Amino acid sequence: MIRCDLITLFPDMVLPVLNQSILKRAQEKGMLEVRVRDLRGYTLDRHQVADDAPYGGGAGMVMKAEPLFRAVDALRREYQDSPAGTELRLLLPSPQGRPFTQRLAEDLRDERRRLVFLCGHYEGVDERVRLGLDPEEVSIGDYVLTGGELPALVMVDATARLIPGVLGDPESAQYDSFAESLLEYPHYTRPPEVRGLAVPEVLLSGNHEAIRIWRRKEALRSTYLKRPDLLKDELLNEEDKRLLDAIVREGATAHLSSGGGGGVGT
Ligand code: 6GU
Repeated sequence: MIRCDLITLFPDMVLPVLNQSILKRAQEKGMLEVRVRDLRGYTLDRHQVADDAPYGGGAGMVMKAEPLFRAVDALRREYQDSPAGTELRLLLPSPQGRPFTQRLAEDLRDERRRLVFLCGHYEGVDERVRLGLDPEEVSIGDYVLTGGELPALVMVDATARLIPGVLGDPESAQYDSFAESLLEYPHYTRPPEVRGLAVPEVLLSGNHEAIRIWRRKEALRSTYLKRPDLLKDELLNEEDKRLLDAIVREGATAHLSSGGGGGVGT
């Protein structure tokens, strides 16, 4: 069970995403709890202002610190008597943060603490949020977004699917991209031919060992062609090295030929 709180000025930006598909089912099954808090509820003034102009001038607005402090205080009070998930792990989505990776998703899943996402918006949050709350700053990539809501959803999604039972097949999270530091092999479903494009024959063969080898080879091929930086020599076994040799010998476009890289074994 993972418990998280999302503190945001825009609850409607995140609720529809949390209430669909796998994240919805994970919550229904009691494997994931996500609470969305409206930051406006923690403002101090009658007009519930959560942002203000920057000291020193300049463009854009800055999120005020006090509402975020009050929201975190409220969470601490609320959870101080609850048996589970009492301690908070504060996360601040920010382009300046440490990169979010599969490894960090695994770390968030293991967490006994509640995950609290402090979603900034506009130009940024008052620096005193960092100084006073010392949240972990996390970035989902080298580009700038309008706020922390989408990154928070990305992190919740990547973490939730690692909870055992959240995905239908307990094996699918373990074996897919990056978990093993390889990209995925290609997937096919019915019918056997679509617009002249056939399913690689080996997948119809019923030969499980041949299928396993084909998938491994195509995962290696995909990684070699698209993300060679992920191919770590020390993670390759003897079979992998043999398959990779064959891929290199076949050349970069062999997988596009009608055989679909269907050669079994090598
Ligand atoms: Cl975590 N937040 C914002 N606002 N922009 C980002 C980001 C986070 N990661 C990449 N760009």
